[in-house]
Amino acid sequence: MSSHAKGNLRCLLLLLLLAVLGLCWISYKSDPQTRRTSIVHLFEWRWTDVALECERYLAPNGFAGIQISPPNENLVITMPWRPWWERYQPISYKICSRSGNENEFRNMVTRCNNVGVHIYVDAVFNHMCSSGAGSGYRGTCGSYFNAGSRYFPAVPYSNFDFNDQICKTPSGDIANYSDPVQVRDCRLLGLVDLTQRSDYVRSKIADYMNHLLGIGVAGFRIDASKHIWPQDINAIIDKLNNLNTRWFPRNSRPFIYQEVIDMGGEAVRSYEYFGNGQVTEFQYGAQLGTVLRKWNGKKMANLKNWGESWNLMPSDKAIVFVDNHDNQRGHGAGGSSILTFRNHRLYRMAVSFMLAHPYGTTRIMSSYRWPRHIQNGTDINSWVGPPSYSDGSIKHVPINPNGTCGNGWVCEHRWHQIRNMVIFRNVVYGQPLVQWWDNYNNQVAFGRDGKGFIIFNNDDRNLFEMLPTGLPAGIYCDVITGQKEGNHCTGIEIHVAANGLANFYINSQAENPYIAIHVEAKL
Ligand code: AAO
Repeated sequence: MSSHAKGNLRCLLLLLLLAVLGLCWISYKSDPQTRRTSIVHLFEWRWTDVALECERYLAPNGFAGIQISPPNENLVITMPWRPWWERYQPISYKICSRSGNENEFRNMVTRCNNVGVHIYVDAVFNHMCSSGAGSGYRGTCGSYFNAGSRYFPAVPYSNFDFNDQICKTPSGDIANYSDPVQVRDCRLLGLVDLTQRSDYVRSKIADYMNHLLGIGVAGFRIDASKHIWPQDINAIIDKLNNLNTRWFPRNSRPFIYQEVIDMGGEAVRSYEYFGNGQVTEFQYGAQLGTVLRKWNGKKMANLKNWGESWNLMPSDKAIVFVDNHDNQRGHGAGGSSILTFRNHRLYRMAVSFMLAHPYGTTRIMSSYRWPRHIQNGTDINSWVGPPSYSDGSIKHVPINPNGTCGNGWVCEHRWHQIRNMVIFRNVVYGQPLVQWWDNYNNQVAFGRDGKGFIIFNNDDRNLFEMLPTGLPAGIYCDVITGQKEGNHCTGIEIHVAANGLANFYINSQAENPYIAIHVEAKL
């Protein structure tokens, strides 16, 4: 080869290298999922449906993980149909429930991990089933138990492993939430209360969790943490293995979040649990609901200092959510201000505010419909379980041609406003809140330092404002009324000028009275 030809070849190789690097750069730059930030609770879904959802929807839309319903064996309850809450009455730690068997569970964890969506297990180990459940082979895997004699041979647990001798209330149940000792040592709702101060009980719980970690789960929601001493949770966590290195870096620890309801005014406080991991912030949804409903004189302008200044826990400890599987149906805590899918207009605004705001780790609720029936202020149908057939098996989640779910599944996480705000949160990750604006009432706006901007109109009058967005000049596609598809926008277009200013108009009667734009939705 002549030196001229060699020179040409080198030149060609260099160009090729540059082209490859360029392609990498472009695909990195246009990947809206550089950091995944939100968990979705696929309440009562079957494992086979969860696996499909990871591949077809959650991974491509940048969801970080899924909270699944408890996977272990529980008491089968028929009243005559099966309530959702039977899954909070464990019989053993075998993996079989109405969501599926262990093979289906393994297949789900593998497929979700393979596309980068991680599984967080709802771990129920404060208690076993109701003390009044009798005895028999009525577990979801057919295991025998005798609740009266505290005998659960499939673990095995016997009467030594329960708090009956330690609890001091006459009934054996929690009678007074101002007494931190009975909250931990007595029965919650009559459920037989395990004694986690015993090393044997700690080991049985850790064995169960380690079994799940071996399969590849990434962490746990610890149910009823308020009713377990924080140091006992700590001792159990100490026994946990690292995450499976097939999917996670060496020495990665499980992600732990503890369900502690602390609305203030009770003996047990959420900060007692910070040493173990994150904690559910129940004030978040209750307060945000109050603001969006404009109750007690509250308005969105008050959200200017939303976060710790509202007496919420430190942001890096908080798991935040607008509603959860309990308080969307009047169980647990939060009260009537809680917004749910039934209040869809305000709900979308609340979830979008949560996803746009930097505070906390965000969890999205994904529900099923049930025939709500309020009598004397309570929903007498709040027990109704997931869509199921007459034999009790849970219905699959079919996806309609327009992307919504059939068979009674609500799939809030598929509402395009919520899905697009999950992406928004990923795009603006790490950027501080800037450019707060409000009209002293219910019109507010804020930016995420050069990456995104959102503006709400929850007033009864139209909004027409020119505001600094902090965004680079250009035409942006509103991800609430539509989204960027190819290089065109299916919703409102917002023109940001060279000085960052943009005009916004929001009709107070609009179905979606808010606008959100971010740098990945720039045309
Ligand atoms: C079912 C039946 C019961 C029966 C039991 C045993 O419904 O009638 O006694 O079986 O046969 C779920 C269901 C329960 C179900 C249970 C077992 O929600 O209805 O019981 O499965 O199948 C407390 C706990 C919290 C718990 C919550 C429900 O602290 O941990 O109750 N949540 C988790 C799960 C939940 C599950 C369990 C635990 C059990 O998320 O799905 O139960 O595994 C106060 C306290 C809270 C307390 C609430 C409710 O809240 O602070 O700690 O939650 O009361 O008892 C204001 C206050 C607020 C107060 C609230 C209500 O908002 O500010 O602090 O009022 O008074």
